[in-house]
Amino acid sequence: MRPSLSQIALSRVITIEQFIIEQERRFAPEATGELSNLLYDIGLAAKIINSHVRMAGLADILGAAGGVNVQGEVVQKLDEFANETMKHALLRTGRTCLLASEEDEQPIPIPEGYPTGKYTVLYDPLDGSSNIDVNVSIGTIFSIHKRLSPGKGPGELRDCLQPGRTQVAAGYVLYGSSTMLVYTTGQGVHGFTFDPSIGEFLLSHPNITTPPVGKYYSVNESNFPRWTLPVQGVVRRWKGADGGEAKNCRYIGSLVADFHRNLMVGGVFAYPADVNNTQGKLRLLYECAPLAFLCEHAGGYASDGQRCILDVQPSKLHQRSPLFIGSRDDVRAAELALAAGA
Ligand code: AHM
Ligand code: MG
Repeated sequence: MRPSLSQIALSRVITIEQFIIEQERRFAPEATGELSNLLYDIGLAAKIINSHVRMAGLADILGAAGGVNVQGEVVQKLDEFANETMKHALLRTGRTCLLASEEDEQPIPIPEGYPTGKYTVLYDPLDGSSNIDVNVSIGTIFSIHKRLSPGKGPGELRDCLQPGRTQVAAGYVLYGSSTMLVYTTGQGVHGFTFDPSIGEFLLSHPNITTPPVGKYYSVNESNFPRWTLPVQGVVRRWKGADGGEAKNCRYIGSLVADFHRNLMVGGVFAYPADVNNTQGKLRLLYECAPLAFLCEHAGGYASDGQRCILDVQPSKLHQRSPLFIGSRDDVRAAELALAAGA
């Protein structure tokens, strides 16, 4: 019997594991494989989180979060579940020395009795929390650094407080109409789509690049009256006023989803500071820096309005930052306009 077209297609796919190994062979043949294994760990956590995200709408009939399900177990909130899943996947492998999560006040140490490794992972387990209960795309964001502290002892806060520029890898998982994992280790930005029939992330978007000028702008315009005049001017130009070239507005309110759309087709996302959020809303280490690293490796640019996000030296784990990110020329033009108006 002849194989079907889908069987032929499946026999030729490249899984994320195969791709990571191939990348390591090409770009870091001397590597120990530890970073590759760390990326698999994150891929595994993504599959587990994905399976729960896909069941989220059934929580009401199987047992609402915080309530008790049919097996008599307490149902965890999805963001707590995602956080625990990331910890479980990353803490006991001997590849990390410290984790930091947007959901935890303090850095998360390696449990006693387990080996420590040379990497830190900082993550937002489930970004877009206001969208979880209303069936709108959400995501997981991660950032990987090599530890600064010497030796094999426990990691220290300074291992987490590193500028985005020194990331060795960053990525996100988007739980959208399909589930995608997009990552970079500095050699291109690559996207993988989850095939639920075989339970694997398959290479679907190799070498993603983003157009220098985008057709979309994404911003929460309800904050308009609370922005500075220069920020208002930037957004006015995105709307086609004051001599700007008009863009189309798209705003989901899930950073990963808004960023992903703009990365694929070109666009600029902004969450500026405002009178209520004087440092902006988004977190430098879990949201801004990893997406800035991806964006730059895809040919885009990310700024806090004054300088490249990747050059910001963090001083606090949960530090916030204004963010302008996406198509390079659009973000640079915004940066220039803000400098001129400041
Ligand atoms: P979260 O980490 O609590 O989910 O908040 C971050 C989210 C981003 O995903 C999104 O870009 C932004 O907050 C939306 O904020 P707003 O509702 O103010 O527009
Ligand atoms: Mg978040």
